[in-house]
Amino acid sequence: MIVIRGTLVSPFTRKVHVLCREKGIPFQSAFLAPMPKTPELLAMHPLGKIPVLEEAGRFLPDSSVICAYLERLHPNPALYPADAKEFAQALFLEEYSDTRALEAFAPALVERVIMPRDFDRPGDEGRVVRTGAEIVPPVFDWLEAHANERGLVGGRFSIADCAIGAQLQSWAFAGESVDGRRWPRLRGYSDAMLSRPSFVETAAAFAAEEVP
Ligand SMILES: N[C@@H](CCC(=O)N[C@@H](CS)C(=O)NCC(=O)O)C(=O)O
Repeated sequence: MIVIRGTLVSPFTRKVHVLCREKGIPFQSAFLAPMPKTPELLAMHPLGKIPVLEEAGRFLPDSSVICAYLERLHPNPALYPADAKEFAQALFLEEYSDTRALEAFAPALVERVIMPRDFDRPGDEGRVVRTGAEIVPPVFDWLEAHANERGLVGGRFSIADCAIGAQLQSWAFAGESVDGRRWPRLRGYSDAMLSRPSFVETAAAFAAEEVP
């Protein structure tokens, strides 16, 4: 059976968990922290990041690579659109998620969840407030234009939703929500995604995760 190495506080690790659950791929989960950059970690992932997929003693790094690989191995249900334009849209939404959405939501996750949980230290609430006021709203504006409760691309659940949903889940883990008066379509989208069994089960696994 494959093993997904990482920590569920990471939206990249959760993206892979959600994809596996949506596809019905059996997997095991093993805790792996991206710090410190031990020789063991660097042997699995040359950039020293998480997640890493372990399969029959071999290691595959990077959530985007892992998801594309698993799609090839388990093509049904397809989570990458067959249409070329929709395929490109889905890949860009995944890229937007992994860069800009991460930049928007990671501060709240770091300061409110990771600092107290993993470092036993209070977070910097001022940083959360600043990013919430400056970086988050333009991301919500952009996502509002694409939001569709059935799926961001072509109204079907895809890799774009695994990725963006995992970022919105970080925002929820930090105790935040999308203001439905200002971003009604995105609020509906976020509620729909985070209540899918794949996200609910991933949130439960996060809550149960033991940090060594
Ligand atoms: N593009 C990578 C990003 C992975 C990533 O940045 N993971 C974070 C955890 S959320 C990490 O390992 N950070 C440690 C570091 O950058 O040194 C992916 O999709 O897997």
